[in-house]
Amino acid sequence: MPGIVFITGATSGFGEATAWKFAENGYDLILNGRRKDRLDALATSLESKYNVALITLPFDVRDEAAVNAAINGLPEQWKAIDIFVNNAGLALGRDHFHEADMNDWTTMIDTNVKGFLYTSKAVSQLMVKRKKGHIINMGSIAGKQVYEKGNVYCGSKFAVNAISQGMRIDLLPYHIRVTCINPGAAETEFSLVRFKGDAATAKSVYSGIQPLTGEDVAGVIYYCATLPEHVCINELEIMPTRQADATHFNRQPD
Ligand code: NDP
Ligand code: 8X3
Repeated sequence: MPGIVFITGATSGFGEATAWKFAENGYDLILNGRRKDRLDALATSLESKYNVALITLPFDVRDEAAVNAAINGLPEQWKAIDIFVNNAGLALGRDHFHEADMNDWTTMIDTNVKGFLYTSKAVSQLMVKRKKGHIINMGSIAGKQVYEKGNVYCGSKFAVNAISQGMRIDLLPYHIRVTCINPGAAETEFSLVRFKGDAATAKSVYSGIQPLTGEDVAGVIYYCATLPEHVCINELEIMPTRQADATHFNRQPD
């Protein structure tokens, strides 16, 4: 089973946990994220613990030319990507529509939609040539339901869900599986980024609940990726037990 897994946004959260999960199971890895120091440290830890082969690509997914140069410049044997975890993304701010910061919106759209497209288009072209591959897109419950002050982040994740459906149709002739994973609240660096370093507000998102962890989501990604080749999970929603949907949480003590 082992092959090559390419993960964007591997410097923290879901992406980092997914790198550990696949390394533990003998896969070779291509890892992306902007923070090169973190990527290098992760690479060193994974190589020493699991003896996997690994390449780091520290590009910004918003930079189309850098994305194409990095992916098309991979050594030939590394272009045989079996699994692509299209995970890099972020939320910025939680504001009512009329009060939100246009720069936050631009960054979210450039990262979650345009960056998501740049990377998956380049990888899909490699997969089409081989008539083989699995693209796992990171959606969100925010891409299934809109909540107050979620406006553009939700819109960007709705786009991920819709584009995943489109990918699945267009890549059908090439035996390429497309899975969209939609998690609920997971305690990673997501809220710290969203609230721009305000640790107390970030922590309050998870008050009274046991949130998902990066490892929980990585386990689900690994499960989807290792099903028999004729089986594809198209969409999967994963929540903390204390979360019912985008807005209903049970924060009551037992
Ligand atoms: P983290 O903030 O922990 O991780 C986000 C990752 O994305 C980091 O590795 C970051 O790396 C990378 N990233 C962000 N912007 C860019 C960029 N422009 N270019 C390259 N890499 C980038 O959050 P999560 O692990 O929680 O988030 C991962 C994905 O899961 C995101 O798409 C998020 O929207 C989604 N999600 C998160 C949920 C949650 O509750 N945590 C729930 C549902 C979905 P670096 O900064 O080094 O570039
Ligand atoms: C992250 C989950 O509900 O904070 O995508 O938007 S949520």
